[in-house]
Amino acid sequence: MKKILTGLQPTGNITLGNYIGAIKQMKELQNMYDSYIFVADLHAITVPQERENLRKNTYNLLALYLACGIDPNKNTIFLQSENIYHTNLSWILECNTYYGELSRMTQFKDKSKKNVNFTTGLLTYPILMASDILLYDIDYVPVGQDQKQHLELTRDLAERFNKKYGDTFKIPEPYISKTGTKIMDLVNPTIKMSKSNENKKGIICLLDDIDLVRKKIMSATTDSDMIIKYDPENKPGISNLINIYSSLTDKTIDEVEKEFINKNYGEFKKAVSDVVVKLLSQIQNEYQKYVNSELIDNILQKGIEKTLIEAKKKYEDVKNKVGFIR
Ligand code: ATP
Ligand code: LTN
Repeated sequence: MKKILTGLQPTGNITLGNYIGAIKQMKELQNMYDSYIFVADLHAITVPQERENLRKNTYNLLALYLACGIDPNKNTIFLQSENIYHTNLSWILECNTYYGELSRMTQFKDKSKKNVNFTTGLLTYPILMASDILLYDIDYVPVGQDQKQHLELTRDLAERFNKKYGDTFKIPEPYISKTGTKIMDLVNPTIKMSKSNENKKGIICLLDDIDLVRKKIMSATTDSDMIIKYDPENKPGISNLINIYSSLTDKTIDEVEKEFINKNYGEFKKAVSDVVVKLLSQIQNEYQKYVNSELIDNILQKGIEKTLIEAKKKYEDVKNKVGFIR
């Protein structure tokens, strides 16, 4: 059976962008693939984190995975920081990665601009992501468009290692859905909807109050054309709402344009709010069942036991090929 894997960082409240880019895809694919989903807590500390916040966000993210329909019987769910082989492999891969490859990563360039005292972890972050994937012979990695560059690096590192030391790693493919590849900020639709965006009016969090969600969508930035047409360049706000509607209803962009051909922006925004609110209400109901439940620790225990065995096997193979004697 082919394998898929993805991870999200516990850096704050999960957004609709995270849901559409990663979680929704995992939910759909879990029935067809051997699925792995983890909390990328080691990645989270590449930018400063308060201890209590990190703990809280980690538990919340796990509860949200379950609330969104990630089934613990169909997925291996685990914590990245608990599996030592991720960082061990990362070091070996670091010694096979060029500084120039890392310093040109878009995410690094963006995030390092935000703080002059950025850490080395922010630079080496994509190598740890490569380890997360390469340890498990993963076929497909469901992520949003923003992670495509990191996946290309993962493929390059795997190919380089295989060429130098012999066939070791499977070359993974990104799995990026056609619709909703990148959900944009509602206030400023030219930037990505990100958990860490400062203006919270532009982001929809899965746990946001439902009335607030309606308000955010109804006041999303649009244009003065009054035509519901997909044109990300000239109509970024409307195109973003079309993307959201299309991915949550599984309709094509064409179908959405046709559905709203003689409708005004107010009617369209109301329809978008309705589908978002319906989804969020379901998730929030489920979330209450899982947050603070013992189930989470049991799931993590199962996940770590399984992934330690698998990751160790791959790591031992790598160590041997590199020339470590025991
Ligand atoms: P941060 O603000 O801490 O950088 P983030 O909101 O950008 O976080 P990540 O934890 O880095 O989110 O990403 C988790 C997953 O969600 C990744 O697969 C990423 O590609 C996807 N994702 C994040 N933002 C979006 C978005 N706006 N549209 C589609 N997918 C997204
Ligand atoms: N870098 C990703 C999170 C992440 C990930 C991974 C995703 C870490 N390791 C492995 C897929 C596969 C992010 O911030 N979105």
